[in-house]
Amino acid sequence: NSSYSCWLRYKRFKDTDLAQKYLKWCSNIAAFEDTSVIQSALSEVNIGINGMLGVKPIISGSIDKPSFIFIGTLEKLKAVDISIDVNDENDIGDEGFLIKSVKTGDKDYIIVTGKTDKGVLYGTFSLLRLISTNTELDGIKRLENPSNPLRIINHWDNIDGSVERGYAGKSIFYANNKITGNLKRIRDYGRLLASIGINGIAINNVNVHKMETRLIREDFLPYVARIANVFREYGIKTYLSINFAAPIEIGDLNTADPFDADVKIWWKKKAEEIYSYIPDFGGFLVKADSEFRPGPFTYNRNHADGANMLAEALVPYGGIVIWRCFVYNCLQDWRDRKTDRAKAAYDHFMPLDGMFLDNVILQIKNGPMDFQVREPVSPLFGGLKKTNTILELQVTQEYTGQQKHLCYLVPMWKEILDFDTYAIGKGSNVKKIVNGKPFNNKYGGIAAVGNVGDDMNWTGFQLAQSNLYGFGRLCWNPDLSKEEITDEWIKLTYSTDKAVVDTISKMLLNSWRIYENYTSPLGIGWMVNPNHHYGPNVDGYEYDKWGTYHRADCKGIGVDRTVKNGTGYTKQYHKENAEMYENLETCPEELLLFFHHVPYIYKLKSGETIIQHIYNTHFKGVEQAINLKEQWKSIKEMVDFDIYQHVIERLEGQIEHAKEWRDVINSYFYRKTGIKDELDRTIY
Ligand code: BDP
Repeated sequence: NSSYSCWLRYKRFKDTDLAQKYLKWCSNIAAFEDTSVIQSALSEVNIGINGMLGVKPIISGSIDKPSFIFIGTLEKLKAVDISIDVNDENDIGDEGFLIKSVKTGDKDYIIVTGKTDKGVLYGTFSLLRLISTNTELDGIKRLENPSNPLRIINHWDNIDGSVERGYAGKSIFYANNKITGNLKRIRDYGRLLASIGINGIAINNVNVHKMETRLIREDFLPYVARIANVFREYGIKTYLSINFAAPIEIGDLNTADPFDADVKIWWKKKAEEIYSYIPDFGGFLVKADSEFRPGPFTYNRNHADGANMLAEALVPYGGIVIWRCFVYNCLQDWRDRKTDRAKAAYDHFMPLDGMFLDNVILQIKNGPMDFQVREPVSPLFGGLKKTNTILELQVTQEYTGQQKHLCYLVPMWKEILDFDTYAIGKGSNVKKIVNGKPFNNKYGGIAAVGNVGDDMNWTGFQLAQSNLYGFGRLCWNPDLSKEEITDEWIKLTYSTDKAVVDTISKMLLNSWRIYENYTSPLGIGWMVNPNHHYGPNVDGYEYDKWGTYHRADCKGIGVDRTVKNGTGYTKQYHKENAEMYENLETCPEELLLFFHHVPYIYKLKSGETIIQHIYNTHFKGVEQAINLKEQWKSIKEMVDFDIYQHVIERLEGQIEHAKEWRDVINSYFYRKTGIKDELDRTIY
């Protein structure tokens, strides 16, 4: 199945002249198979060159050939007496690499080097990507360092094999309350992740239930270690989500109070035990006091108390605690118009800024609510200044079509990363804040809830592979443009044919807006079926306690979050943004209903009223979904038939479902308001 290899397809070159050009260097690899990470790099070179050029490269420690590719650390480079510019040498960071073409006398070779074996691995994947996308190597020089130190995937996998919010089959890690023995699949996953620069993976759900709590028990740890061993070969550290109440649930304590001496000892011993199995264990990911998970609140302790206690246990081993800020009261009173779930994370964590140990990292969802199709950026970014933070995104499409709809999220993530928080003046974009540098934080980075399961194509919908790819590339370099990332993915996955690249790129880049058009309008969010979150249900969440409202009545819609008349959420932002959102005139229209309650006849800048905008976008969204299929059909002859057919089926499903969305939303608002569509289209 051609979908299985994702963007590592290494298809045979049709253009023999081009192949010949690359072959000059690729036939001979100068390398030393010293560490397992380097071995992974060499094995990849073998697969890649074999696939693309049909030649098995000769790998040897020799640089005697007139042309070759050197693959190895700076240290090994020196050992064979190749020197590089000292400035370059100094510029290469711990995970960075240099790819450089060198011509001297009778030699013409390419260097792929890094300070560490991980850097070499990333450089190797990068070189293979350059070849796959037909990039000129003559005279090439690429020196890259990742922008973010932590680049992590969170798996919401349960040990029974189910995946919370997973839309691609079952877990690749677990089945029937056991850890899988299928390490081949894990290895293939490691390759995919390393190729896009991911260096950490949390392998179990943040909702750690009874069975998953046992993953840190001695009967499970050897099996966790087997997974960690595979990922290690790809430079990926393994993390586990833990249950804050583990000392009670799997220990013999009757408290999990972070101030209790026995609890502290329990975690210290636990850490020692874990590290005896996995010496480079990444650390703990923790969801505490949220959605019925246990946490320090039970003992009247705050989240710094809880996180620091765990962090202390990990200090001797260099481990970290990634503590999630997704904390809110999920039983809040909907009649009280001052309580606002959007305010919760900031209210909980801002007062604790500066109180966390330096191996604690707060993981903050991109928006204040929960991965809606459109949300403002969480005010904790740029709010917190004395605490390590990382951004949490959701690659799995929980609220964005569940991998049945095409919804390419890179454009959304780019907007988030480029958002200016004004934390330290203009230009304090999220992408700068999260890498930790502006505040001299020890750690920084980006994490995301993954979208992979045991389906043959990994992501259920083959086109959803692009979201995983794009996520990794943005973690590595958030300055890459969405077009660059998209083109790369298409070339690596399908072909370098211009028609294919242009068509699929257009489909992907428009898909988020298309999805937004036929779902919930102007930043209001939700309007989905409760629990599984698929499909339209305007009032599904309106009259229960999860804090997710649209406040629509017959006159108007939207949640007033202004300081003046509403919940006061806007004041959590720095002045520039607070004022922008507070004021109806300057609030970005795509977020209008997130921040303001307005009458349906309120006029948008386009001259459309809110109600007409709702009708128009919903009719348009369906037309656009239909058009996606037409675009895909236009490249039928240029993509593999099985993939072609699979995508057609998904797009047809999307069209039908988009119609359902359109009709449910439009008829709801028509009945609520009695205002007719100006164009007199049929509304059921
Ligand atoms: C929501 C999901 C839920 C997760 C929760 C979380 O619906 O399954 O447990 O977020 O992030 O998006 O903890």
